[in-house]
Amino acid sequence: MKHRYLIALGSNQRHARHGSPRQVLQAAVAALGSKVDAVSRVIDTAPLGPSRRRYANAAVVMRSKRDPERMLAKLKAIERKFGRRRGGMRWGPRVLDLDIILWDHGMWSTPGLNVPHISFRSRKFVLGPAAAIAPGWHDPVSGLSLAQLNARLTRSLT
Ligand code: A4P
Ligand code: MG
Repeated sequence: MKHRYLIALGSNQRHARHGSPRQVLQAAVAALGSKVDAVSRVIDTAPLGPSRRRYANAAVVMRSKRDPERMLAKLKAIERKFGRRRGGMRWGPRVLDLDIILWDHGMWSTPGLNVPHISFRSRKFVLGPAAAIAPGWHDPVSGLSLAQLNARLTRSLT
């Protein structure tokens, strides 16, 4: 497989069949397929933004032959399979959110897609699980590893 991806998973809404947000993420990892190399624990996090429901968050490292554009299309197809509907409130409750955080070829920017993900460096619910499974992976923008980015965030007082 040509490329390596770090994908962040989030859920704060139950699914009729799969169950709780935690169970949704477990089913989503299975839906990502056999090319998953590492899976973090699922953590329970306070919501960022207007939604009042807590989130389940996790991260995976996986391989794929797809470029980021086609990878995003695959992730969106999985979101749809889990019943995610577009057009709701921004940052509203969602059954499943799959974001591309990093890939192993540096930066990618096309309309509607930025890799690295623009806001991952300030999000504990992304960096905690990500640093647990890929501590030595370097962010091409800041030059810092995920372990360093996570330590910086965890230590900050703000
Ligand atoms: N997009 C651009 N770059 C990327 C990328 N690297 N990966 C575009 C994925 N998508 C990317 O995202 C909106 C559009 O961003 C996509 O159509 C894609 O073209 P979305 O998933 O459709 O919508 P969204 O998730 O509601 O918006 P946004 O701004 O991406 O929200 P975030 O950043 O995903 O944050 N609190 C906790 N505790 N845990 C969470 O997981 N998540 C959010 C949503 C808010 N608060 C949270 C959590
Ligand atoms: Mg998203």
